[in-house]
Amino acid sequence: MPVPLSSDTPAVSCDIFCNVIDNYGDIGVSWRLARQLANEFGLAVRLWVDDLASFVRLCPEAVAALQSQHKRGVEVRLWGASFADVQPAQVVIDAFGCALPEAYLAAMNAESIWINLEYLSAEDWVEGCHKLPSPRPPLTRYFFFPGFTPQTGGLLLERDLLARRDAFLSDPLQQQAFWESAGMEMPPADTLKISMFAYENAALAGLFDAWAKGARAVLCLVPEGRILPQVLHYFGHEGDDGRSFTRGMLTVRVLPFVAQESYDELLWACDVNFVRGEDSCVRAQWAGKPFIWQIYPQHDAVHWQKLQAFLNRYDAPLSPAARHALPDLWRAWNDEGDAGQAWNAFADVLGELNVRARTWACALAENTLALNLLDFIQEIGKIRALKIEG
Ligand code: TRH
Repeated sequence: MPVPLSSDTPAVSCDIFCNVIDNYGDIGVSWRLARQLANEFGLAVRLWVDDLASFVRLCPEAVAALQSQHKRGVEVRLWGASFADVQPAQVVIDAFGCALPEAYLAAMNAESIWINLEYLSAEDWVEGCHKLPSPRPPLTRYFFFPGFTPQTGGLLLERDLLARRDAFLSDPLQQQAFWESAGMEMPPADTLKISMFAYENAALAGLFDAWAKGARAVLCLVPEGRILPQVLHYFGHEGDDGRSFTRGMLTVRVLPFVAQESYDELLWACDVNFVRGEDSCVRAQWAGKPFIWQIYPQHDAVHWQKLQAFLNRYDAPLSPAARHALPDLWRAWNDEGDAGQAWNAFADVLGELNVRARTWACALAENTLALNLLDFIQEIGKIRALKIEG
């Protein structure tokens, strides 16, 4: 636990650098970490982003044309202009190994605490690489790996998230407010509610067919994004701006892409969540509901090893039926195979998967990334007086 030092010591300054490669995962993780370090631990955080248009999708009150703005306790800066006059912060975090600007790097010194926040993986090798130093005289850069075991950096989890989730789940008024804000009535209790945040996927039509022909009503909520053209194609509505479609037992509603804080409510309100990439996958785990992960595909196909490594951890305590059904659907979804066929076996074990999702979230909550990161910062910077509230 980070220790607050003397009250007259100034707040620790922290620069987070985010190079948006594609989609929203890089900025999603960086923005979440920046907010938490600033608001829960009192660090003075600057977030440097090279693509403010992507940032604005997650934080709609921000303005893409502004070089500098303060949002939710964080100073958000466009990473693009010259760094000649920028004084480096005490703690420097490059998200996902992005290369720091040369002028900024030159201004850092041996006292700078430099951390490379890595991508999330459940693979075993992560434990051996977590916290490893990489000397770059006179600087040292440290690898910090998120992960699923106590020997890793853990996962990003806001202090009050699980309490807010439980309050939402036990309060029909909050749930009703969610459905109203999405422009819908609260669905009947026996309707299966599914959120669908996904990349393009040829398996979609087979899955929709299974839901349409199934015995149970399905309401599928699709945030606007990469899978939307296929949804419209399935219902024969290409080029349409329709928001609601029905076939058989399946109703699909298209939802706007919401601010990052609001996305959690969608996951909590649904019974099953389809997620992708990194950050939404972690949020689905905190939701404590069964989920299907569409992993970010890599050219060399190493994502299959990552997917399997996660399944090995998640599946271990399941019954033989569930240990068969869950990976089958995940593989079919990621391989663009027959997800419709795999769905039925998955649906049969939903009760067991619900229990597993809750216990998994409880166990993971013991190991949170921001706390681990601040402990590590104090460890490597202990000769200096760091004041970290919390
Ligand atoms: O967008 P992603 O696919 O992100 C990525 C990137 O491709 C990245 O380059 C890659 O390295 C990484 O995956 C593994 O999926 P992800 O990580 O889930 O990020 C989506 C973010 O969008 C997440 O923070 C949640 C947020 N979000 C909203 O804020 N509002 C919404 O309505 C939805 C659906 C998501």
